[in-house]
Amino acid sequence: MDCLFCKIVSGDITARKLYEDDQVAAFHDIAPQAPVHFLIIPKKHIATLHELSEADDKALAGHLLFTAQRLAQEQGCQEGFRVVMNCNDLGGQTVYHIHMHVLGQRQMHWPPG
Ligand code: DGP
Repeated sequence: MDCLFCKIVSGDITARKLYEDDQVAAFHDIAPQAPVHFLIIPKKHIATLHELSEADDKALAGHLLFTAQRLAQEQGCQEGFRVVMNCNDLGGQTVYHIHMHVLGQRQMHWPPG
């Protein structure tokens, strides 16, 4: 499959990995938008949030979120951080393998662009 993030999971493309287990991987974003900016992905290929299955992926979705919580703390974001998931072109998604952005160590603003 021609998926950038599947290639990071397989090791065909290198990334600065923060964490991985049998279900998820976390690595620093190549174009950081904050002093802390990393991505957490499922190892299983799921193209967009529309394809995340309530029947099959509930535990995986929870694991992504709790991995974000733990890694944000490990990266020094105790005072606060932002989690973002973009869905499809209109939502600003550019890589079609779902990922959670975790951004921190600067003041965030609302609304996002
Ligand atoms: P999104 O726009 O939500 O689909 O975010 C995709 C993110 O992926 C974007 O912030 C940049 C990041 N990214 C794209 N290509 C690479 C890559 O080859 N390595 C890493 N580490 N991050 C990448």
